[in-house]
Amino acid sequence: MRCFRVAIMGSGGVGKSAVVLRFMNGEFLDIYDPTIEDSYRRQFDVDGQPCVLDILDTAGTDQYLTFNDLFIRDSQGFVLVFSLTQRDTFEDLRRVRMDIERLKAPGGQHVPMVIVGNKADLDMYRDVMYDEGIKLAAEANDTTQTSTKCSPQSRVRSAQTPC
Ligand SMILES: Nc1nc2c(ncn2[C@@H]2O[C@H](COP(=O)(O)OP(=O)(O)OP(=O)(O)O)[C@@H](O)[C@H]2O)c(=O)[nH]1
Ligand SMILES: [Mg+2]
Repeated sequence: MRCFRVAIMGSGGVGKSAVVLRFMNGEFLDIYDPTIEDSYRRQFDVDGQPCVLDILDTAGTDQYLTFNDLFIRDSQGFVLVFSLTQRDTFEDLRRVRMDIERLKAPGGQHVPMVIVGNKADLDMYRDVMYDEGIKLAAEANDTTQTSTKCSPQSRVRSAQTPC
């Protein structure tokens, strides 16, 4: 069976684990418990063929970043999450994307990536405009951008499509 490993990356507290939990279990936890490393596995049908998706929920906080290069090497696709309410988390994605390109695509190979602007329910505190996400995505080939909210009603499933 085909197996595809996706790493969820981005700064601490942007909602990476919330996006994964919403996608996997339909749950939302409003407590913040910084991740060290978590992984999930689920089978999907893609174009009528069974396919196993391994999801690696990575650490965003500085003290747990040690293994991120290893996770990048081990993954084939990437979901880059920022918080729409925190511009610095959007800027941080440029560095994450450069790390991915350095390790996975030194010769400019295709690497599937999706940029996700999370916390779309907090639109009144929005600090990053939708078009800026589109522009960042356009800077890298084959990267698309979407927005999600994990609370209270989710659009997380839409983030799976472009990957
Ligand atoms: N309002 C709102 N809060 C959210 C959303 N997604 C996550 N949160 C909250 O943001 C906080 C951080 O979420 P996490 O999913 O733990 O963040 P993370 O990116 O996994 O953080 P690290 O594991 O430290 O890298 C938690 O209190 C979540 O409840 C969202 O879409 N809307
Ligand atoms: Mg987390």
